[in-house]
Amino acid sequence: MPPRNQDVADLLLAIADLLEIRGDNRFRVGAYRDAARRIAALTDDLATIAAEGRLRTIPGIGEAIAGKVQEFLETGRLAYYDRLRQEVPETLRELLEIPGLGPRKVRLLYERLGVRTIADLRQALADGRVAQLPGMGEKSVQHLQWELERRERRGRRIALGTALPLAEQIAVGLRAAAGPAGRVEVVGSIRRWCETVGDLNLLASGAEASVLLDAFVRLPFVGEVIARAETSASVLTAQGEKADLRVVPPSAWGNGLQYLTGSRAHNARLDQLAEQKGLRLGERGLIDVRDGRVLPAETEEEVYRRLGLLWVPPELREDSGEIEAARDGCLPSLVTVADIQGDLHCHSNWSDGTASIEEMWAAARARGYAYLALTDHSQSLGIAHGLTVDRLREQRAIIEAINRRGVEPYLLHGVELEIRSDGSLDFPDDVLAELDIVIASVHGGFGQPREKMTARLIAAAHNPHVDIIGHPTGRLIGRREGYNVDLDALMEVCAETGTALEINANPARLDLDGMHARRAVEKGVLLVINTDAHAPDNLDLLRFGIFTARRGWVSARQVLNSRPLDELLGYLKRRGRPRPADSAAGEAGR
Ligand code: DGT
Ligand code: ZN
Repeated sequence: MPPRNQDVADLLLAIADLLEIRGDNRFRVGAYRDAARRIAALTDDLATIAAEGRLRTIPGIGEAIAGKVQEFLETGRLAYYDRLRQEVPETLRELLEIPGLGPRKVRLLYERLGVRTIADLRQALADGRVAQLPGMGEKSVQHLQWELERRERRGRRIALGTALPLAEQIAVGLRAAAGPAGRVEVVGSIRRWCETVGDLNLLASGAEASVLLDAFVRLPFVGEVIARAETSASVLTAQGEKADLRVVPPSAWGNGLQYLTGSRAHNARLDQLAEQKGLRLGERGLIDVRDGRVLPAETEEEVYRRLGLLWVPPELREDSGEIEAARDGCLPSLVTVADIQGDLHCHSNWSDGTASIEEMWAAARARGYAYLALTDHSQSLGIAHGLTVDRLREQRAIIEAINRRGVEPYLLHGVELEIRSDGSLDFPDDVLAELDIVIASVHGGFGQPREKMTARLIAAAHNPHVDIIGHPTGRLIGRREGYNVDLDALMEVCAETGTALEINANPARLDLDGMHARRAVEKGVLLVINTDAHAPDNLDLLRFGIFTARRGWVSARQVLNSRPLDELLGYLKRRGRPRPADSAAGEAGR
């Protein structure tokens, strides 16, 4: 099998890192990173593009890189890379991940002390050799030591579902200290709604920096203060999560927000735009390169405006086309929490939920929903007390009684139907035809080969009674990879049949993720954003799904549950019957 697009992108990134450590020209390094990013963002198969001799048509791919990509695609190897690795050990790349270690220092550590790995670095720090290097004072040694400790304490990133509530709590504490004139925002990767984050970044303004920082380091969640300077501080929680606070003057609030929200890739592009205007991007203002003058901006809008751009929603700031869109005035209008009319995936205590049907309905009512679909598990999922056909039919009376009240939300009777390991569905078609809505999901046989898993999901999508494919990749963030499935093939079928793909809002899943959601929409697939609530409070997880969708550039019209009840029912009713593929595709794209 030829290398996949991501393999090629990874290779180019590796080359960029090695060139950087070697001290190569930064434009060359940048060119490799740029090419990697563009290849990773391609929706078409790179091997096909190369076979058709069209590599050079990809923006950012010049002759030199195209040649290397071609070689790698054809032979699975790249001689240039192998030579580079002999010169610069590849293990040095992991040293670059340590904050405070730039390429120059990595090279110095390697050349002077023979440090090739993190373990080598730990040893060299412990026996005092690092401290003797030029430019490595006591402070940087200490810094490196605790960065290594932090790495050990938590090898992995923090899930957004943990980081966001914690950061919001910190922000509340800081706002109390900042007083009425103060401003506090969560920034960094949390503000961009990344599914996992390295640390918690906060920005504050409007009160004395010392007052804000004092309040910060005294907040109850703080386990240890690891750094404190005039306008910033870093702390660790008892669980080892790192939180940073930075204070900027009110006049530079917009710059602070913009700079510290990132991403680095987005900032690098903005910096290029600034450079063309003789400016540099900074956290306290745009800097005039000629005289060093700092030009602060109170709002983010102004920062973007000065660079010739419209304001970009934070969740788009990944350098994946948003800069061009902001320049050309064609940013997407993104789906919002307020667009959502109801939730189409929840469980009651009839299967593995904690609450009664009535309680789930009341929770949806409290959130002002127009509808809620009750979708308990089907019989094969014994571990979740899946319903037999008889039990499923018993639910009907309760649902009808609630709907007879004529009070919103309208309750749809559905099921989360097992796609069994052999590819068959858990209920026969005549039973499915009795229901208002059907979500088909995989909960077992995760390890199946790609062809088999893909065929299972595609068969489900083809069933005219199946309205939604639930959590389509099955990944659990930080715990389990998604199934090995050809998502593109599944998406193509869903676009044809009008089957919606779910963005499961549970922060342990976020499935589809933003990148896949974007691809689905490009292919004309209809999406649905569900919480998969197993308890009334879980309905509040919706925002995680909404912002995941926004990271995928999704608009309300591409989301099934942004439609009013009558439109939704009309859609589901038409779906209940097999139709010619073309009319279904038209429906999905609407
Ligand atoms: P994380 O913490 O790994 O989840 O990702 P971020 O994006 O929160 O990164 P972090 O915490 O290192 O820094 C917060 C933001 O500050 C980042 O998104 C962009 C900005 N920033 C940090 N270091 C640099 C830098 O060296 N250059 C530029 N242009 N921006 C930076
Ligand atoms: Zn961060």
